[in-house]
Amino acid sequence: MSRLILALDVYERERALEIAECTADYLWAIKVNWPLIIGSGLKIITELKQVTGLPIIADLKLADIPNTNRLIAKKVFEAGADYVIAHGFVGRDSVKAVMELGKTIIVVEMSHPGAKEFIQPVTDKLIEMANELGPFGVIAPATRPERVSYIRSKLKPGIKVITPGVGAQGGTASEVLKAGADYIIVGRAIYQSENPRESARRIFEEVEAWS
Ligand code: BMP
Repeated sequence: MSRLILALDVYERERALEIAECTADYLWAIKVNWPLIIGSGLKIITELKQVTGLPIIADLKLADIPNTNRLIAKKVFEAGADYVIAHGFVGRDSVKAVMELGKTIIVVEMSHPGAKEFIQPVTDKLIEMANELGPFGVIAPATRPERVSYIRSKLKPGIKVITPGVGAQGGTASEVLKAGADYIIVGRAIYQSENPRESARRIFEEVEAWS
């Protein structure tokens, strides 16, 4: 089974479906974020599932009070999302509201430089929360493999480590897999390339070499 997740951050429905179809052979799942939901509507989740048969991760980074998190997550799971990404820093009650409805991924550290300002100082607390709640997985930064190793070492076995930041943000698949990532997330390096299928295939091969 592939360990590659496509971050399908385009606006247009047709383009999204085209890229998803031509890369599906090399993917484990497709991650849908706000740009695609704003551009194409929530029904794109249902369509992507129908066209590819792959799991869909709704990357909404929910960060609200429990009731609002619940209201949003309910509609997104009903649309067919298999996983929803939620922020942990808003507290256990908000995360639990999502977990009660379906499989959840908690952000414990982000991949951009600014993550060092506020998220990284509380990563240990977010790992503690993940260990207590037992979500499907956590988000950790492919741009900092040493942090992925650290997060993996503190996390209970069985909780998946999912890492964005490979490609456009400078992370490499082999480094982050070596550090202990279970899945890598790649967006621009695939959907902005001239041949998305070929780019997905190349990254898939790199991942396979480490599996
Ligand atoms: P790209 O490979 O084009 O940089 O895309 C990365 C994807 O992962 C984007 O959808 C982004 O919102 C998401 N992401 C991230 O880059 N860093 C994080 O810490 C968490 C994310 O969800």
